[in-house]
Parts: sequence; structure tokens; C-alpha cells
Amino acid sequence: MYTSAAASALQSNLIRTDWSLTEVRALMALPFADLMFQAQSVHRANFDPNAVQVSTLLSIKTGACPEDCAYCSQSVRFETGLKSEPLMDLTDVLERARAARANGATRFCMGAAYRSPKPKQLAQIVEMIKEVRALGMETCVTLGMLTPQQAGELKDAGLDYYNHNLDTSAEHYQKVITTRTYQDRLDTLAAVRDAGLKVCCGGILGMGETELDRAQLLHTLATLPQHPDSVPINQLMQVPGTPLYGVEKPQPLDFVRTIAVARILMPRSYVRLSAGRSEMSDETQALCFLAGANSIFYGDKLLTTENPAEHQDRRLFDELGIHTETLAAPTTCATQARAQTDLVTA
Ligand code: SAM
Ligand code: DTB
Ligand code: SF4
Repeated sequence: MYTSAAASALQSNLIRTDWSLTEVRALMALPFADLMFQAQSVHRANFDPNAVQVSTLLSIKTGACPEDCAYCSQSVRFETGLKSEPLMDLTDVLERARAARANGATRFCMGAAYRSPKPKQLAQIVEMIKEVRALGMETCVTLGMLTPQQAGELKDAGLDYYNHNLDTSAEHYQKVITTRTYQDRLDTLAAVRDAGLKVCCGGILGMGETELDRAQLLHTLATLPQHPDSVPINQLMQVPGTPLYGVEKPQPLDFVRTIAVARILMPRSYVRLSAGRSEMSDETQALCFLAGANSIFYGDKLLTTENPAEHQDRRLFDELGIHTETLAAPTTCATQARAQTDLVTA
């Protein structure tokens, strides 16, 4: 076992999109130490093992979504007590982006509770993207399904990343969402990729899925025509009133395993330890970083649910000797560089 793990680790620079499901399942089933050794080897061959990329999220349009995603606080179909908010004004969005930049975030991710954006909404969001970019930050938006033309408009606006998650396996997906298909998701991902945007695509653990569903999700992600540039792995934030409230939570070590396998399958992708950190111990998060996670959402709110307080993350990073990534010049400005230092040292 040790020999085969070590042999695979030697391949740590190889980018493959032809993984078989059998290979993915075999990785999932490795003894923990062998899995972590492979994941660390791949991680160190491709990234600074002590650097983490930091993004901040903002819900720019909240609630009243027509879709029925069984995990989501924002679906109009569930009584979650969430207050709906229309699309935010540009000035308010910019104020939040400046604050995120001052706190050390290099990427600003704007999420909207749409099935798919209407032309007028997209035009307003295009302005937000242009102005946030002008602040020297990377931009990411998640707006639901897109046509190829809409993806092109976002690319022309200067958008860096589009987030569109596959969430789980194709089979389990039908039990979680009935208002769109897995193929709809894959079609939007193709439109985004073909427009030349960077793809942010991952999933959620803790939705009643099996280990096979998790392996199938990772297999689908790792066999897309190109690996997603960013792979968020979320743990379900259980929202009272949603159908998935009360479902059994993933075992922490199974979550770590999933991160490790994602790292091995997609060596050069950023693997983001996403939603759910507020319910994880420092030790679990540390194991996730050891397994190859190298990106987080920073700031005390995700879209509608909570994230660890900023001072907690600063303390954890300090304890682990983690530093946050800065953007390469010329986009990095002096304020941002100062804020990065603050984030690590405060
Ligand atoms: N409406 C768009 C869509 O679904 O693509 C964009 C916003 S939606 C909130 C973005 C992603 O957030 C979802 O695809 C899902 O992966 C994640 N998400 C939503 N609710 C979540 C929850 N309660 N826990 C963890 N992740 C969640
Ligand atoms: C992703 O994978 N996770 C983020 C982001 N992409 C858009 C969203 C997490 C949402 C958690 C539930 C909420 O705050 O509403
Ligand atoms: Fe709507 Fe997105 Fe929530 Fe689904 S995940 S209900 S599409 S906001």
C-alpha cells in the first residue's frame, strides 16, 4: 500500500482528465496516512503549502428564488424566515468590496438568488464587476444558469471567475433539486468555460449522499474538459425550514478525505474549504489544509449563514503559520498589501 501511494505521489505534476471512477474510489478507500501523504505530495509540487487564497462573499440579491434546492435558505418554496432583498445598489456593493479588500480579501464573490439572470439584472451586475475590478480585486459571480451570450457579456465586463456548483452526483442531484437538471448545470459550465472565464465549481457534503455519490461528484469534476480553476467543497449549512434540515452531518475525517482526493485528482486547482467552517474544530480545518485545501471564504457571513469571525481565522492562521496569498502586481495596491500583513499578524 505504501509503495503504491508513494508511486502515485511521484506523478504529482501530471494533470489528468481521464480518471476512472474506480481510481477515485480507490483513493477514497486508502488508509488515511497514505491518502494524506499523496495529497501533501501533490499539493507541495504545485503550491506553496503555507499559503491560502482568501475570498469574501456578498449576497447582492437575497431570497425569493424560484428554484427548489432542498439545502437553500433562499428558495421561495421553504419557510426559512429569511428576509428577501432586491438587487443591491452599486454604491453599497462597492462599500462592501472596499471593506473586504481592507481586510485582506483578494477576490470578491457576489451571489444572487436567481434561476438565471434577466438582461436588465445582468447589465447592473456588469457595472458591479467593472467597478470591483477597478478596486484591484479579482471578481467572481454566481447568478444561476447562463446562456453562452450572457457568459460572453460577463467575460467582456472583465469577470474573472463564475461559480456554478454541481453540488453532488448526477443521481443524488435529482433527489435534492427538481427544478433543473444536472445537464443544465453542465451546459452552463460549458458556456462559462467556452467564454474564457475561470470556472469555480464544487459541491456540498452532508445532503444525505453516500460515499459513492461523493466519489462520483469528484469524478465528474475531475473529468470535465478542463479541471475547474477553483473547487469549493462545502459542508451543508443546515437551515431550519429546508427539507435537508436535520440530515446527518458528515464525519469530519470523511470531509478531510474528500478534500484530499480533490487535491490529488485536480493538482493545480484551488480547493476551497467553503461553507461549514463555523461548525468545524480548528483541528479539522488544519487537517483540511494539510489535505490540500488552499482557499477559504473570509468574513463573518457567507451568503445568508454564518462563517467564523475574522479574529478567529486570523488566530488559526497564525497558529498554523499560514499566510494569505496576495495578487501579483500590478493589481496589488499598497492598501491591499498592508491589509494582507494585518491579516496574518493581527
Ligand atoms: N442561485 C445560484 C445557483 O444556485 O447557482 C447562485 C447562488 S447559490 C446560493 C450558490 C451555491 O451555494 C449553491 O450552488 C450551493 O452549492 C451553495 N449553497 C447554497 N446553500 C447552501 C447551504 N445551505 N450550505 C452549503 N452550501 C450552500
Ligand atoms: C460556494 O461553493 N459556496 C458559497 C459560494 N460558492 C457561492 C455559498 C455558500 C452558501 C452557504 C449558505 C448561505 O450562506 O446561504
Ligand atoms: Fe436559488 Fe441558488 Fe438557492 Fe437554488 S441554490 S434556491 S438556485 S439561490
